[in-house]
Amino acid sequence: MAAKAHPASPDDVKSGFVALVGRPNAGKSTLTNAIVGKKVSITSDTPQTTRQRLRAVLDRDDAQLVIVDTPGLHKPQDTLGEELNRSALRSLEDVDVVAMLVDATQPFGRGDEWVANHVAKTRAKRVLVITKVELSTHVAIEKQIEAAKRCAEFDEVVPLSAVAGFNVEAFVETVVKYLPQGPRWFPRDMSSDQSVEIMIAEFVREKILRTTRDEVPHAVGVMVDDMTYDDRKDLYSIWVLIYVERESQKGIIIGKGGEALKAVGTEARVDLERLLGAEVFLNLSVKVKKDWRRDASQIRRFGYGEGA
Ligand SMILES: Nc1nc2c(ncn2[C@@H]2O[C@H](COP(=O)(O)OP(=O)(O)OP(=O)(O)O)[C@@H](O)[C@H]2O)c(=O)[nH]1
Ligand SMILES: [Mg+2]
Repeated sequence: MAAKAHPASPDDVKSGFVALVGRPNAGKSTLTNAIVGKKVSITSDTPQTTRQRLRAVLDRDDAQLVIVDTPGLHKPQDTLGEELNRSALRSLEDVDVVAMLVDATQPFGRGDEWVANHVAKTRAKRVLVITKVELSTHVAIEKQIEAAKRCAEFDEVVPLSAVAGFNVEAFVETVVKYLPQGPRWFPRDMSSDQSVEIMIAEFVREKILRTTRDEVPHAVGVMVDDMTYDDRKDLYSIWVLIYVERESQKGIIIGKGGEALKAVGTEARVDLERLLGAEVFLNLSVKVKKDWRRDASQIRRFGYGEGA
């Protein structure tokens, strides 16, 4: 990781990085949020929700753990998919611990095998994490563990549920045990390395992911166009651009009489007001950019994959 030790925090504590990798939907971002105790990464049951590597920080008196949430590893269909995979695989290179997440509720398949083969090549400590265990059985969980162990050796195994809060703490302790002594890498009050503009765009995208289906959620790219703050009113005005690939998708996002877009705005505003600690005026507009997912420069403009 290119981060430099933060000079204002010279304490010698346990500190380092853990990368969460796995197939789309395995529960990486949900676990990231559960560890840091607030929403820093968006989640949804649409595969490939996460589009950029994100670092979240758990700061304790005795340790600072940096969690690297990554895009789900999958068989890419387009340039965006290739960028997402590249970004996730790069995060395996320079971390202290790699955690491979396997969904307890899905059959262990070729996709998991492929992820495990990459994990097997890292020099980092390896933790196998079985997720969503509150929805599964002991027998099924054991089967997942055996299947994963056939593909790679692991130093630890932690079955957990980020939603039920089961074993999240145990996972943190397991990882912290393997961190070296060192300086804190981030300021103590920093919970993620995402810019506020990226977080705003992501929170809006999350609401769209949660309300659309099929190809539409995948075709959506979001960016902040402009943002101003009025300190007399303690009000942020934010203009957000939502891009899709086809006119028909634009119609779906806007909905009859603008209802669908209005609902997205209302839901996003709640998250944004919590994020910014002020009132928010949110203006959403929808544009068509044909086949943007095949255009590397447009993907970079959104900040997806390795980013700008
Ligand atoms: N019941 C249950 N659902 C979970 C749990 N963890 C995650 N989920 C759900 O699984 C879905 C996917 O979760 P995400 O955290 O977005 O998965 P991800 O691995 O980050 O997915 P990508 O970003 O697409 O790679 C969401 O609907 C979550 O609510 C869990 O412990 N229990
Ligand atoms: Mg994710």
